[in-house]
Amino acid sequence: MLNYYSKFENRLLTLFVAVLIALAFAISSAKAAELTMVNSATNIWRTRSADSEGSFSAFQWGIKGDVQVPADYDGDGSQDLAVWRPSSGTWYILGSQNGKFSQVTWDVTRISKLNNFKDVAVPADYDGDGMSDIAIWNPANGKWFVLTSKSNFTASTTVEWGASGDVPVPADYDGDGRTDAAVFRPRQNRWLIAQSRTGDLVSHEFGVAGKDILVPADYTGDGRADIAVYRAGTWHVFDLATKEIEIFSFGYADAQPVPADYNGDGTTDFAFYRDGSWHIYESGEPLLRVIRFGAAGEVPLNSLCAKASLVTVR
Ligand SMILES: [Ca+2]
Ligand SMILES: [Ca+2]
Ligand SMILES: [Ca+2]
Ligand SMILES: [Ca+2]
Repeated sequence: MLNYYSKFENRLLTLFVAVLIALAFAISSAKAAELTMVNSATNIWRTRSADSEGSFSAFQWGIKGDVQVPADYDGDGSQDLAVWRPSSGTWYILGSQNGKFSQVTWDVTRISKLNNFKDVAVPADYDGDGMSDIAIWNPANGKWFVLTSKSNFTASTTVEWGASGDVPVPADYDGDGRTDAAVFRPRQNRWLIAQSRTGDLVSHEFGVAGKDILVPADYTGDGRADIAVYRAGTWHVFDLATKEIEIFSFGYADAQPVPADYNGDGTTDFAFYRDGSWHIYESGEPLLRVIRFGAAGEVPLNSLCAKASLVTVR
């Protein structure tokens, strides 16, 4: 009888351990961001992971005049090669999951063209299905046009948020899994966020237009994007939940900030690119990694820095 019970307990224990492992796997299933370099003259994209040594993949994607819009359109956790051709309003996406090619033409940019404004591509997951949506921000009237992935890019939504002169800074600031429409208003140094969870609006003055590069992302790992700027080698992060400001010196004035989650723990890592080297300050441990990857004529690209939000406001 005793023997029977210990066998039973063993089985229970095995089951318990299996569940724990599955749970740990599920929690750590956020995929690590990769390093991507793009040469806009040749349209060759080179990608490698942050951990493996040496090898990279290269792919030619897009033509002259295309805007690079990498994002995770197929929802496998990895960034897909994608370009947007403003002249025709066509998005060309190569899914990372199975190499599936998608071509979506959506010409909502005519209004802007008539007014001599340049639309801004703002792909992100606004409908919260885990896949990036195709999206455009119109700087003439502050309208966000979103072609949802949930509808397989057949249905669109429109939100009016922001005004001419603003810089779009979409991110999931309230942590509900949906990207919030948000803009930075240079003349007031103000972030204006339309939270998707409640519809509540957040207005917060942070950063200096003309000096800072806008780098909103979740550096604290609470699932909510923080308001953040990169100023000449120093990161200034405002946590919307705790209202705390973190200042972290990591970089140089002439470096390009490339924040992303390179170790896949769900928290954005501080990172910058300079002179052919990626410097990544990994969250968690923390651990500093320096990876040589990049050649003359190439620019670093990740899902954050591809967005027009990550530009110095002048
Ligand atoms: Ca993908
Ligand atoms: Ca989506
Ligand atoms: Ca949200
Ligand atoms: Ca991380």
